[in-house]
Amino acid sequence: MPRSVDVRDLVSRAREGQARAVARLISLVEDDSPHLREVAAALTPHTGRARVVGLTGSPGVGKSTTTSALIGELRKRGQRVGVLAIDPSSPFSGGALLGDRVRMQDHALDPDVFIRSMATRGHLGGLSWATPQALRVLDAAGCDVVLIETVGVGQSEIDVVALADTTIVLLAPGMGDGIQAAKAGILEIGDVFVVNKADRDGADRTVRELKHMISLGRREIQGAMWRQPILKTVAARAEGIGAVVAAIDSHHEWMTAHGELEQRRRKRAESEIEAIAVAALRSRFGDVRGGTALAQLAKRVVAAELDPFAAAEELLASL
Ligand SMILES: Nc1nc2c(ncn2[C@@H]2O[C@H](COP(=O)(O)OP(=O)(O)OP(=O)(O)O)[C@@H](O)[C@H]2O)c(=O)[nH]1
Ligand SMILES: [Mg+2]
Repeated sequence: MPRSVDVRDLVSRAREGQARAVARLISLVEDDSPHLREVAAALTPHTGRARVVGLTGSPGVGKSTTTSALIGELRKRGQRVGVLAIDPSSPFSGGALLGDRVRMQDHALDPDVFIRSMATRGHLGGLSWATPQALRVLDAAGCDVVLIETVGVGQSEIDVVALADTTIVLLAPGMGDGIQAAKAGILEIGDVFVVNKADRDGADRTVRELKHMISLGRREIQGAMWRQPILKTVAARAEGIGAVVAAIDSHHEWMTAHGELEQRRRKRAESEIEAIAVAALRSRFGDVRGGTALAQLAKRVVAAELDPFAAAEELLASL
């Protein structure tokens, strides 16, 4: 028996910024609770305000350190900040990952900072399903900015980028990142590039390489174009972080002026709806597998009474 939940009360307490209510709501959406529908309906009228900023880059490049420094900068401006640390390889959810907890501990006691890590391995529909719902919780809880950090590389990273208004791609000198970035198609997804660990040798070279590659890509694009800035930071000392926040602001203004923000958010809603619909279909399909309909159809296909396409059509119709 699931614990009884007063969704309206939870949502109103989350809107007041009560951390426990925020955490509880995220757990509800993440665990695919029976209250999920009610939660989503109660949250939606209070969403649409938060700016969503994605941070991505190779392992160890400094994403968590940069996130922590960004929190500090945004807090100076009096903004409320949410953080989602996504780990596609981990089955553990809940608090923050150990490393993140260490790096973000300066903010752990701040009532206007919500930090949450999410595991996506084994989730039905993976990242694309649970993360937007957690985002809605933080948005409704009055976060001015939600920072999404991905751990690792691959498709999940691209999925996260699809959620963000602004995507920051981090690189570091001497990691062979420049070339790697081009290969991974990361040049196209970055709205702002940050060369972190600028206290190390080779930062200027990484900047130059990046500039060169971006300029090559640009020649093929027509029409209004956002010029992706390349910034240098030493996140460990919070150096250059003000410029990163300023770049996020400029990008936001540019997108608003060019209708790009609306377009990105519409695309985001499209994938969200699609993910929910596909999950629902899968679950109904699961029911079919458990039932006798599929077995009956298979029997007829084996008996050469029915071709498999017609059988699949019949199955789909029964969903
Ligand atoms: N020298 C130097 N080290 C840094 C800087 N920023 C972060 N680091 C260090 O780099 C290491 C990795 O930093 P994280 O912030 O955990 O990197 P990450 O990208 O979040 O790593 P994953 O989440 O494991 O992919 C830590 O030891 C940091 O202290 C920097 O500007 N300069
Ligand atoms: Mg990290």
